[in-house]
Amino acid sequence: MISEKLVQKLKNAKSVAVLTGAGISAESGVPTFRGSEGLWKKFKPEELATFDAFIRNPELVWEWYNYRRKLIQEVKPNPGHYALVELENLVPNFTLITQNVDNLHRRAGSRNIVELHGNIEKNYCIKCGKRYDDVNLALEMKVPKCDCGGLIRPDVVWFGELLPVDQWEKAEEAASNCDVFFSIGTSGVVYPAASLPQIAKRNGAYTVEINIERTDLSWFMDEVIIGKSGEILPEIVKKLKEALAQKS
Ligand code: BV8
Ligand code: ZN
Repeated sequence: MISEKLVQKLKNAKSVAVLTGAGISAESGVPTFRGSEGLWKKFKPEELATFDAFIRNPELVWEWYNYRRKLIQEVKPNPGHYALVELENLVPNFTLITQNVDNLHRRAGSRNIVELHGNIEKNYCIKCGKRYDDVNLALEMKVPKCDCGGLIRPDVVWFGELLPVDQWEKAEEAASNCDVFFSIGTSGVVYPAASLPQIAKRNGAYTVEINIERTDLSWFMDEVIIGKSGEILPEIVKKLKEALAQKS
């Protein structure tokens, strides 16, 4: 299932970049956005993950984020998250770019993380900017109101909002300068994140997709591995360790 070519590319790679989406957290029990049991099934993105939706109905949007925060508190990283921590330790230069806001990569121990769409455990007041990063405080709040009377919002990137410039630049830089680029557990429909695999490809990286089904990005990837990231990633790490042991 894991090609010898990929193992050789990883063994000789100076720099590896990874883009993850909701699919890598699916085996932890976090619903994906667009899959069958997707989060968006019950709600539509335009209704909830936008600033206008929040201003129109702050309690509904806040309740949706608290539902997701509670869910994330009850789950834990899965073997896919941990395999990426090991991969980070096996290659000279590693950047983990995630679209996920669930903080599971950090909880698994990944170090060089780029959070393109923010972090659901962080919040701030839209009026005075005061931070409310204590997730338990957020969970207690029914109505997201700051001491100053302003609305408190989750520190995530909503549709129509710009990604944090520093995070985007780090992601673009990593994708442009890597030898191997993985796109893992993402449907590749949300931009500009979904343009990163093409940026990597254009800059000569060996591009690999890991997903349980083909996506909009599959057609240009060098390798598409169909399967669960929680099973495939540990397999890749195992084969790379064997190959590195031979080298020495
Ligand atoms: C911006 C945070 C610019 C909030 C999210 C028309 C064309 C092109 C673009 C646009 C357009 N109209 C609008 C846009 C721009 C828009 C966009 O891309 N829309 C899409 C829907 C068309 N993008 C934006 O608005 C971005 N900002 O462009 O600003 C700008 C310029 C000027 C001025 C102002 C602005 C902001 C986008 C960020 C939105 N925020 N989330 C929150 O989470 O609540 S997006 C949301 O989708 C999540 O972050 C999620 O990560 C992301 C992507 O979804 P995926 O991660 O891919 O998850 P999905 O469920 O889709 O797929 C899961 C995959 O896993 C599946 O393929 C499945 O098969 C696979 N899988 C399942 N199980 C497993 C598995 N794989 C492996 N193993 C398994 N076990
Ligand atoms: Zn305030």
